[in-house]
Amino acid sequence: MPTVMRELFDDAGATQFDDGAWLLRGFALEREAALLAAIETVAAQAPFRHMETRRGLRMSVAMTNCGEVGWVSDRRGYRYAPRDPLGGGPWPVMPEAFAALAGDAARAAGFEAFAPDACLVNRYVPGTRLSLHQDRDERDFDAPIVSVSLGLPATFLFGGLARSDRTRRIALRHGDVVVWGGASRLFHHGVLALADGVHPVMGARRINLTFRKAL
Ligand code: MD3
Ligand code: FE
Repeated sequence: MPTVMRELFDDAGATQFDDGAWLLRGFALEREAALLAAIETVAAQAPFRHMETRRGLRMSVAMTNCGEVGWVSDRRGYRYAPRDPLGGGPWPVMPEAFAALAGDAARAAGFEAFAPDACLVNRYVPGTRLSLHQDRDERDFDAPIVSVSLGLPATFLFGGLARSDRTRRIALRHGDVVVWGGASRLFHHGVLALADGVHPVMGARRINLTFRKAL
């Protein structure tokens, strides 16, 4: 590999594409079976649901959570809550396979001792989109966010600190992991409408795990 290319990759195959932002292509692939089983376990206890925005609009992404707190949205706004509003009990415990993957990915991107207390599980079907936003409901912006893509590919939009900053497009595929730390932690981002398709393992859907230190 020419030096100019090698500089963008580290030994583990991590690609840095912005300040603190690392793409780990296929990092979750070898853990696919354990992750799918863990997603089933979480969804059996806390089913996927379409939350409402502050304005009362149904979100097109279906969501659930696991961990000490879960991200919820309703007409009162966005926040992390220790209990699932459906049923009122605590969120499912974060599966060990989830916590281990998040910690390993963060370490591969240079963030030691990432201990997420929340995992938002997003489910997309063809047509589902997520408009441009920032993740700023967490208390500590020094911790990175780790996101894991499974199933159908998505076009991810990645902008800057200002909503009007130009956006780049990144194709995220089954097994890809992205670590967002440093300055990129507060960059705007979104997902274009999912294209039609059927993934051989996941079927006609995309699941994204987003690990955060919320508290
Ligand atoms: C960039 N989810 O749940 S994950 C979200 O694919 C969310 O479901 C998307 O954005 C999804 O909030 C994207 C990638 C992601 C997550 C957090 C970020 C990108 C980020 C925080 C800062 C910058
Ligand atoms: Fe986000």
